[in-house]
Amino acid sequence: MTTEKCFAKGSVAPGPVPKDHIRLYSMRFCPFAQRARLVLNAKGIKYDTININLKDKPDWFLEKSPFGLVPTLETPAGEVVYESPITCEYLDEVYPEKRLLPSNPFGKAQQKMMLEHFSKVTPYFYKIPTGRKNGEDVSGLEAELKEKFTKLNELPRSHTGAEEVVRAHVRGPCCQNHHAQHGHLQGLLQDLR
Ligand SMILES: N[C@@H](CCC(=O)N[C@@H](CS)C(=O)NCC(=O)O)C(=O)O
Repeated sequence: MTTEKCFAKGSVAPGPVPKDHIRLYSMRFCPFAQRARLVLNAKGIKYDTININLKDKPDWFLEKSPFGLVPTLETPAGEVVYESPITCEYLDEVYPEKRLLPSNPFGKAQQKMMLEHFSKVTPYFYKIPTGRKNGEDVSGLEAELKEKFTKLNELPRSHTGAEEVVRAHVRGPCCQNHHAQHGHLQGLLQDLR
């Protein structure tokens, strides 16, 4: 089941996860859920998506996922996995075809460091549009974002596997939504597309 429908408080919980699927509890424009989606899609894993109304969460979702955050994964056996880096690593291990993470510890550490670098960028996709909307001067924030992108681009080529994921992030619905609404990140993101 993949539906645009958003499950809110008072909704009936979706049925069990089909045997050959995994379930992603998500929100369409969540950059963290997008990480899990990128891995699911890259590996060709069959999954269904349940979108959660994060402003009015169903009790059954809070019972499954104690932080009440998306992404959260659920298996047909009822196992629940949350926190985006943990969901990505879990998927990579459980579905070993087309491994995304290197098997050697240093390579794995490099990819995780790249993710930490990118995590410093994500909040700006919200801070800048929100500041603009409130009539604030966001030039300082834009300069900070540009500096963080420059650092990302300067990372050693050994991080390239993860760089592809960063590019996919930028092309994804989260960032694209902000382009569509606010346009102004366009120039800053140009280099990474
Ligand atoms: N550290 C978490 C962050 C996930 C997160 O903050 N997701 C947001 C949506 S983009 C959320 O679920 N917010 C609901 C809330 O804060 O109650 C991860 O990496 O998965």
